[in-house]
Amino acid sequence: MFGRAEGCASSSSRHTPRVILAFDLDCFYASVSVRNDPSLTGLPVGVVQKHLVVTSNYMARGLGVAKMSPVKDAVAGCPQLRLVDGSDLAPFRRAASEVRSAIRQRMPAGTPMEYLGLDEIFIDATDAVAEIALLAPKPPPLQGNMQGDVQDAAHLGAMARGAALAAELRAHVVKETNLTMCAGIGDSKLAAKIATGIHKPDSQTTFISGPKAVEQFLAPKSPRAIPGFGRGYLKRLNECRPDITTVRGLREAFPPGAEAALADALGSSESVAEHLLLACQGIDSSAVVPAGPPKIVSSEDSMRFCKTRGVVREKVLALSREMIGRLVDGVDEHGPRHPGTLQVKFRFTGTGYQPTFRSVSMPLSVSAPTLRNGNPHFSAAYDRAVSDVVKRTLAVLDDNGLQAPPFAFSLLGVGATNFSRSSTARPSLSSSAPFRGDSVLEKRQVEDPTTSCARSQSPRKNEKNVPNGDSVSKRSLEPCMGSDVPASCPVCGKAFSNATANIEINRHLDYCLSGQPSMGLSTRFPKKLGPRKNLTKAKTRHVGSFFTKQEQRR
Ligand code: DCP
Ligand code: MG
Ligand code: MG
Repeated sequence: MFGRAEGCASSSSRHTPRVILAFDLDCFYASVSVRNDPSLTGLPVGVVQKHLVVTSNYMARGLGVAKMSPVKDAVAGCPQLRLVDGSDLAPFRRAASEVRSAIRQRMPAGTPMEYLGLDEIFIDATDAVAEIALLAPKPPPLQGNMQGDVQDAAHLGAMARGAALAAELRAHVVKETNLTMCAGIGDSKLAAKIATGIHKPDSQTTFISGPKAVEQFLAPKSPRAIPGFGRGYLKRLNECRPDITTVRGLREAFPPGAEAALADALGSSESVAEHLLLACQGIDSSAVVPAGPPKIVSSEDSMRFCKTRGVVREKVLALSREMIGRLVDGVDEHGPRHPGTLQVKFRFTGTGYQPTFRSVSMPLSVSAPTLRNGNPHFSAAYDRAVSDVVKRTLAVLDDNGLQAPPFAFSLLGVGATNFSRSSTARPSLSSSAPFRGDSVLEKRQVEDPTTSCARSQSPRKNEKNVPNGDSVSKRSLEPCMGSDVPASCPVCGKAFSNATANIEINRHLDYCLSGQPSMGLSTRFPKKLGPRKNLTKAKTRHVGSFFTKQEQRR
């Protein structure tokens, strides 16, 4: 009996079943790779990360190339397989974002949508379906496949409306993105999720509740099939009960009432254990939790031995490009946000699993208003932001062992965090982190460990743990925030000297943003190029309001 606990339906539909839609893109990385390189169309394709084919298209799967096969085995079994490098995740992230916005276009504002990884989406369509029912009281014929036991006409009607909506969304996503996906329709997240995997690819399945369905589709699966049963739980279960490999096994080993024992085995809370045991019986009342913007946007990579400065620099460059690309793409999805902190993550070979985190202020160029898809100055802004992040990251690594060879990193990562919506929370242009890579601040970071933003090898006492386990040091930011150093224009890169008055800087910025990026600082503002009232306003405006003003203009 896939189902929900009482009282979980949304407000407008308390007596009708919830209608949950789950979507999973077909052979996601492979589909995106083929879409982006049409010369691969009609060929068996495998996407490679490190030494694994992480996914393959359905043609390759038909030729025996399973997901997560070692490259050597995949090529031996299918010599005509075309391998694509999947180490750069940016195209996949971009495609995921396209799919999400295509779906959002078609759903009423405020519909709860939750993202799981890059290629899975849950939608609570209960309210949307109730609205459709008001407009068209007769339910449509059920589209796609159906599994399970019919309960009653009202239940079937709600599911049929959900199935019609899922079919429409799938067609819209194909039209907008050229990517296909499977859908599952059910009265809980669990039912909908299981349904997505029953008929693949490019198909949809409606799951009607019933005990037989649990036995057929859920009981034989790995406990990982239960939403919320993560890899960590599976690892702990394997350690203490290696005999349990299926949901049925878990259900038999931990019958109702054994929540405390399961919590003990998994290292979870009792309420989590209770949820998991109910899910083993097909009962899932968990809500679709709308995804907010991520708290950290990061890019990292593990490696065998990264032991020369040149190799470290190349790696940091690639990671910085990826992180900034993701920040830029995130603006389309979440609106402009300003990361205040650059988090550098690293681990030396042979020092165990635990990485070290260091936090410094994020170069302001990463918040430049020009760093936005479609902006004519994007390319210059992107290069500047990447270069600033690389320099600052290398300065942090210098302070943490890069300057004292021999060293060998086994993990490197950069992350943007501590986001604010408004740039007023950020340091002002005249008093803070500069845009130029060869700035006073950058030199301080490298040359003077006592004023460096990232100087300590050992964890600081005042480091604050954030929920994802990373740490952000507030004190480590202070030297950067307070530095009285020259800055430069985020649009054209022109340097501002210490003596430059705020009004001059504002005038220059107004001029640059009106499309004339080469204006000198001391040049008088020509009448024909800018309205006088801007100049009057500039007299009273602090330079720090620059970003806010740009946001308002947009
Ligand atoms: N992925 C990965 N490493 C894993 C699992 C998945 O890099 N261990 C990536 C590659 C997949 C994508 O995530 O393309 C989505 O994972 P899925 O499990 O949904 O697999 P696919 O979308 O590739 O195939 P399917 O059609 O079976 O959903
Ligand atoms: Mg998929
Ligand atoms: Mg998936």
